[in-house]
Amino acid sequence: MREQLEKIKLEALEEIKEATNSQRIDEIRVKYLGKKGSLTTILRGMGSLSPEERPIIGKFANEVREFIEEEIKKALLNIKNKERELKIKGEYIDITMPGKKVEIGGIHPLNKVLDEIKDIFFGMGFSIAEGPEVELDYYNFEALNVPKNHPARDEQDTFYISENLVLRTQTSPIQVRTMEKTKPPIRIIAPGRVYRSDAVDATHSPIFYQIEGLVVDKGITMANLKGTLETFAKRFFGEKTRTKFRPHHFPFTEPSAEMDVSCFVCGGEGCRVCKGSGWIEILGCGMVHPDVLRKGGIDPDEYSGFAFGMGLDRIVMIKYGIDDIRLLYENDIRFLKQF
Ligand code: 2NL
Repeated sequence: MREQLEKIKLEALEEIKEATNSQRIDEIRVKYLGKKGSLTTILRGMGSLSPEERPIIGKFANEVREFIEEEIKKALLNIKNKERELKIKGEYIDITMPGKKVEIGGIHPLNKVLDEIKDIFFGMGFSIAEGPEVELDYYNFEALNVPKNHPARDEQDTFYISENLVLRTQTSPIQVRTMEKTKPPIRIIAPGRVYRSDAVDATHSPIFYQIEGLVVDKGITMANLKGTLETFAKRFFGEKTRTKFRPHHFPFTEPSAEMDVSCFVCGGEGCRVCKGSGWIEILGCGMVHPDVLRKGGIDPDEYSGFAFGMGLDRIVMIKYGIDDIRLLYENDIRFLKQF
């Protein structure tokens, strides 16, 4: 029996040494120390031994058991360490490897110029107003003195969602909504996306951007309009810029005008940018029509105001010398990278 135990001890040691993973160690544990394991079987057979032999063999069997348990413990620790080492090796980061370049996006030229324009008007005490792109026919047309069948609707033919709902053709509806819910003084700019059912070409897009402005208070005159818009022109195009107001007509302002700025490229001499005239048309403006004030809930006998509107796309194209509006909407990275 003693020899049998010696044999088990050596066999177990051999197998433990060869094991390379913890699962194999578990199998060995079961094989020798489990309920049906070889050591357990021997211990069960101790009954057949003489009373003198029994304590000696019993003691030895226990030593063998402790020995095997100890070896298993050591082997497990060893295997765990090796496994951890292997895992760490797999996670090793070579900090000398060249990094991956992170492509940083840029700001679209439309937004770049919009930010500049906003800053100029913020500096004069204006704040931003916004409104829905799907707008009631009432706010887009009726409240601005453009009733159904008015010829101005032809120029601003838009996409109808239903009889009374349109895609806004200008951002003026924002300003009517502002007049309805706020008391003067009002000093806002209303930037946003607008729509017209135009065919696409180098200068037309069915989707484009507008910035309108509205000032309403007691005693507002054409002088306030001129001062504000001249200041804007000088800040945006340069301090040397001169302005010119030409009479015009809009249904929602009276009197109305268009503002030209002296060409920021040639200074007024005439060049390719101003098409030889020395002047560039940049916006429309006027004193808010009394009927429009009234529709906004403001008494025209107490208050007056001025308003203006400009096409953001056009301003961006003038500023950067872009000759095709489609470039602003195609998202061609070769174009966008230049800003
Ligand atoms: C242009 C001309 C203009 C306005 C927009 C306006 C808004 C209200 C009342 C009166 Cl609520 N007027 N807006 C006034 C004059 C001109 O836009 O050529 N835009 C691109």
